[in-house]
Amino acid sequence: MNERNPNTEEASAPAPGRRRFLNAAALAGVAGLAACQEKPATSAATAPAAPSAAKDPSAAVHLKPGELDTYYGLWSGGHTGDMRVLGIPSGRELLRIPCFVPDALTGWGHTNESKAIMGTKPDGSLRYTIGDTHHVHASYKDGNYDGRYAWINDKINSRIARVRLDYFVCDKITKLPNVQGFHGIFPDKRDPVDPAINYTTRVFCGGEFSIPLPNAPTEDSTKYRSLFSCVDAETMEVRWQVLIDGNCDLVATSFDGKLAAANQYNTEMGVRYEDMMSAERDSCIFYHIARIEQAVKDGKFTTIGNSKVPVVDGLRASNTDPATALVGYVSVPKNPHGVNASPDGKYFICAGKLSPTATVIELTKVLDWFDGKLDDIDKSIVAEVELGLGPLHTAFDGRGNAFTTLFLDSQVVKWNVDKAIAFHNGDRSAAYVVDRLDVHYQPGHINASQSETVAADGKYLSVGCKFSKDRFLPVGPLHAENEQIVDISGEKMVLLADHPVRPEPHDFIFFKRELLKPKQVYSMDEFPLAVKDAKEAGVTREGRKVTVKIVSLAPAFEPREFKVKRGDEVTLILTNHDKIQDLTHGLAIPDYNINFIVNPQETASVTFVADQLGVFWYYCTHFCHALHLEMRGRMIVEA
Ligand code: RUQ
Ligand code: CUA
Ligand code: CA
Repeated sequence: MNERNPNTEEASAPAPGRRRFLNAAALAGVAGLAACQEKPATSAATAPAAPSAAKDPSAAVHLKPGELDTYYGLWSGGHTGDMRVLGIPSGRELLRIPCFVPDALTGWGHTNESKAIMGTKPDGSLRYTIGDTHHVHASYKDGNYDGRYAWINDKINSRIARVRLDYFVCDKITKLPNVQGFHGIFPDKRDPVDPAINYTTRVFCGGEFSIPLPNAPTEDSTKYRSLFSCVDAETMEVRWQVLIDGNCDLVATSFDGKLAAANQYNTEMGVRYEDMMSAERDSCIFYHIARIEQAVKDGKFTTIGNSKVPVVDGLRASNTDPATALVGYVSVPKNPHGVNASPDGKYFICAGKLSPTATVIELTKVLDWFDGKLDDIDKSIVAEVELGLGPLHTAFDGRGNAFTTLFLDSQVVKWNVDKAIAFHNGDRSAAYVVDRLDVHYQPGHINASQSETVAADGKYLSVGCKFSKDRFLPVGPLHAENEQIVDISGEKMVLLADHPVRPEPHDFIFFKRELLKPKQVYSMDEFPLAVKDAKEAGVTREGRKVTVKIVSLAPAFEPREFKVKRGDEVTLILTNHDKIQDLTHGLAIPDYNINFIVNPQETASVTFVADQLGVFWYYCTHFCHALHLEMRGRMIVEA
């Protein structure tokens, strides 16, 4: 790229002073966060762009009381360990779904049911109480979301959680064996072989950190490796893993089900960041799913340590012959970040992070390499174009345009994929950059309405800004992060709103509300312990084990008092008999550290030792009725 590039002229970037400042920060490399000190410059791009209609475009996000959003959004909560549910375009947070971390509101991590999902130690306490969620993706059918499930990763303890999208609750959590730093996650979109399976049956998980396999203390980093894992979407068991060179960061899957990919920023397999940045190019590794599964069927695998999961060989040295290769390594510039699938099904796009570029990889050409029709897998790269500083993630409008976050430039750049390919092929006049928008500040994730589906509709863009600096009232040293909503329906991007959010959210998707059919009342049959008839309520004893069955029906518990003996192990089972939507009860017991809720027709249980003598008023914590305060009863613990 030594000739003039109409796409990278200063003129196309707003506020030269601001850009220069950020460039200086970029030179500081990974320490470039010094840019946070910079004051925002007003620029043409942040000034309200001339809307095509006369009315204020930001009115779209200000829903009137009672108006409903048109999109559901699923957001990762970050190291709060939960999944957030938002309405878009308003950006209103509707729910937080606890997954990896206990939640005081719902009793997640306190009830026996949620503890069984989260996983316990032999003494019954939770194995893990922290989490770090980065990526949320949902199940597909025919290339669009089908409203069954969403999955979310926990980077800290390498767990994947599944959320049922009928009740918006986590129903399974799986720990990946022999993986540290489980980062990228993506469901497949159909089966690579069976055309009848046109929906998600696998979820792919990238392992970011390399470790000794099996893990044992050694400083010899040449022995460290990473694994790419496939989890069964229904059983949530780990089906297989691939041993690779380099690491996995983000994950993408093709619409035909044949390929998955992960960007690799550490092909150097360095253990210090200087080493991780030493190569000019790293990789995007492609997984040939059908071949991997055939190898597993043929018994061509090993296992690692105590794990029974089959592990196939995806090392570079073992995969040089395309005719038999399970994986292929495509060379991409220095420390790439997000890899995203264009909604037309043709391309995966890797953002450069430490390179100012995006790399466009054509999937039919990757398959050609596996089929022996292309001599060099790097020839699947159809464009490698300059976008700006610190490209991280890319979204799509379904009209041929891509939107990439520029972390160091604090911008979103809109660019046309076909024109980028034309430019790469030598048409130096091809103006692939369509627009640039300043965002506030240092954006990481980005997504557009329906972006990675066949139904990408190009209406809204959401940008997860990692820093808010001066955008909100100061509240001490910890700043909110800033989620911004952008109208992308026209040629120019229009910033519509800022939303403060508790750190540290990461990736998200949002899609048409019609795709979900949430249920607002449980079916009592979902719960094996349900106290179906109020006549069953009361105390039963087996030695020192006491079961107390309680029913809630506004505004009373049944029974309204019960007696146990000090030292009893008490299991309290509560079923909510209210059937109408929004009628949730809670049950708290003072001094026993117990509180949890039951939604309409839900059953939950807790187990504790009655170790304190006295009278303890259990009471309803969730406002349910005019007599909510009267909704209480006595637990009498006798000697
Ligand atoms: S990564 S800011 Cu954890 Cu999703 Cu890209
Ligand atoms: Cu029941 Cu408040
Ligand atoms: Ca690198």
